[in-house]
Amino acid sequence: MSAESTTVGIIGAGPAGLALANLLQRSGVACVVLELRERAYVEERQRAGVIDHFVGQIFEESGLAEALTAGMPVETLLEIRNEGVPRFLDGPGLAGGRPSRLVPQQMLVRRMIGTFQDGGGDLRFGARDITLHDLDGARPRVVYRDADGTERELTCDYLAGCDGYHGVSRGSIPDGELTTYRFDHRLGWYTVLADSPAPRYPLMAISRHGFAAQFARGPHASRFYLQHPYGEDPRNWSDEYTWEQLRLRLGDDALPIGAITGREVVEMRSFVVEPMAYRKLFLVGDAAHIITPMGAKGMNLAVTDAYVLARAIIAAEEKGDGSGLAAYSDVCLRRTWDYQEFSRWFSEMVHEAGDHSEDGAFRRKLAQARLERLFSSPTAGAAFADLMAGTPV
Ligand code: RFL
Repeated sequence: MSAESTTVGIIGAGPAGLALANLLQRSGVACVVLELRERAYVEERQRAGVIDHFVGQIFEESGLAEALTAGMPVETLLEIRNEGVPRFLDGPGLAGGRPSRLVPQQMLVRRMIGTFQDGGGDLRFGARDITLHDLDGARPRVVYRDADGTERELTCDYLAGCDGYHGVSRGSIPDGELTTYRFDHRLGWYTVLADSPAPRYPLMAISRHGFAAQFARGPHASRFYLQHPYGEDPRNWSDEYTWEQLRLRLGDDALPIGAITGREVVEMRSFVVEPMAYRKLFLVGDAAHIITPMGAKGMNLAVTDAYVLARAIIAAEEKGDGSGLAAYSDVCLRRTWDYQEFSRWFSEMVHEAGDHSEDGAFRRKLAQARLERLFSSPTAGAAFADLMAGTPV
């Protein structure tokens, strides 16, 4: 078996692992990234699409902004259509001039891989059968099989579990050390990619027929989201029915129809483990928490965790100051729960307007009141915009 060692072993090359790798590299801390999949697969994986203002600041502060987000459009207005009546929310303005950026996740991942490798970074794709060892010792080890099938061992000072919800890191922590919180929002989205002109602004529509949204995917394509009755499989919906529902919910009889090129179902679930660390293994991003897409915080939480961990490791390595590492889990969990609450709050506002349960009529009124408050109270609007822009850690 081939044996090597490094300062930080990073498992997973998603937004969390790649952000951590780039931040460490900037400070001269050695790391190796081990990724299960092939490069092409990782670079094509489409998911999130927004980098909030705070994450933008992280990239600015660390000198990565030019390489990672240059040329990507900034957020302007958000259109919220209520029973077909349009309202426009100036999020960046309400947040005191803090715009987010529209950055497709696959684009950010591609740029982070390029930047890390251009700087001489060690990123190994196709690393299979990863197992973690000696987590209770001073120097934990990672054993894996490389792309050629050779078994390798990497000894590290710190391990970062950035391998997402389905990764191996979390499961390597001994039984009884973690407390798991799960929540099923009992909400589902049917997401449809179509050759339909992009909307002028990102658009969310709340209506008694259910929630719908439309976001640009380039100038000539849109991704649509439709709330579907919980427990029902919307993949059986005909194209005709899908467009009819979109027209009803968006309140737009003239919505241009285009070829549907992709269909997916997203069930809304939340998940958090506490603490986010065990000895020298630190869980980062989706490995520790999953959040609903409402508010677009999944990728942002992942990068922010990576930033908190990078700062802590750099302080420990450069100054022998371990306080950041000791506080890592508490700092990230406080922020995670803040955003879990925000995401749930946002979700109730846009979905319950289409709630047809027994107490749905009452919930619909509450959802309408919550929405109205964003436009009638500058304080409420600013609180919403502050969370959208991303609160500092
Ligand atoms: P990722 O992106 O899942 O990356 C984990 C990486 O680890 C690798 N891996 C392993 N590597 C080595 N060994 C193993 N055993 C491994 N197991 C896994 C994986 O191949 C992968 O490369 O987690 P990370 O880095 O924490 O980043 C989190 C974000 O990806 C996630 O929070 C967001 O994509 C969530 N999310 C959204 N977030 C937003 O902010 N806005 C959105 O609109 C949004 N839409 C979405 C989403 C997530 C979706 N998923 C998960 C299906 C839409 C979807 C459909």
